[in-house]
Amino acid sequence: MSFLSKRSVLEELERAKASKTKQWRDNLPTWCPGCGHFTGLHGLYEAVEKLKIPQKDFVVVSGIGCSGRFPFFIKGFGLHSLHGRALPMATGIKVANPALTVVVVGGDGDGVGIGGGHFPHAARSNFNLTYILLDNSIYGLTKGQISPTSPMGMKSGTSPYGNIARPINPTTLALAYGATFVARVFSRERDIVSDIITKAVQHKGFSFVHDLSPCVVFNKLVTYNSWNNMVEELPAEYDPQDRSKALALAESADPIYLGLFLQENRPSFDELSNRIKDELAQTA
Ligand SMILES: Cc1ncc(C[n+]2csc(CCOP(=O)(O)OP(=O)(O)O)c2C)c(N)n1
Ligand code: SF4
Repeated sequence: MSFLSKRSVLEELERAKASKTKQWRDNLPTWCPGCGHFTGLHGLYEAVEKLKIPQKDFVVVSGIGCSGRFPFFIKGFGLHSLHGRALPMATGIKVANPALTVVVVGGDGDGVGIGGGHFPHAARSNFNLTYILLDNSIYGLTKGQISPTSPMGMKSGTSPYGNIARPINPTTLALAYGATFVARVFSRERDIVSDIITKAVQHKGFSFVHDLSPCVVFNKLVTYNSWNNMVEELPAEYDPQDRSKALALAESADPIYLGLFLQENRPSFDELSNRIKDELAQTA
């Protein structure tokens, strides 16, 4: 069943027809009106359009979840993979063909729940790909169970007396795991989301974008309004080059900082493996 009302379908179609990114639009998104995931998708449309990435060289890989529907809505190649397995699929694609631009998209359940074991290895290996984690602090597709980023005390079908486990902070994880580009954005701010996703796709190495992306249907605690009251841009003088300072700011729960926490130049996995191939070829 689609949650899109007739009116919002028509509005979305009009917007798509008028958009400068229309050549990137594929099937009409089936998300509920107001879902935060629309902003991430719009950001990716704008990024690939701005960077003039040829569709034949573009791949989007997702796991399972509402967020996992991404590949159906954007042109280029797409792989709607298995729950929690988008990162290993994407790293395999990148190793097989390093010339491709590979973007991975998934939810908080997908990325730091079932798929949490893959995140450190993709980040520390500095694979040259972009990972957008759409965090709504709930399992959206399966209708509202708590996720690893749900706050303590949150009630749901699987936590009727309130969540008793401490939430995971995906931004601090990415920093601790060694990602070379780490940013946090909020789906209320379309232009900033587009700008950060564009920079993330341009970055050479593993880029991570943590998008606070509300589920307007099943999460009644973590919402646009609740996040709106907590978020704040990183201080103007902040320089995104120091991992320990980035970690301290990313850890803050009040305010929740938004912006680019870290960007570092470190040879990516494909650069290092090419160097080895070249050295081997010279000694052969
Ligand atoms: C191996 C496996 N376990 C469980 C599921 C059921 N399942 C599908 S999506 C999902 C969670 C989705 O939540 P999230 O990743 O946060 O994405 P969202 O839907 O909120 O965008 C679960 C548990 C599955 N498809 N496969
Ligand atoms: S994440 Fe929530 S609001 Fe978004 S499509 Fe899924 S159920 Fe709907």
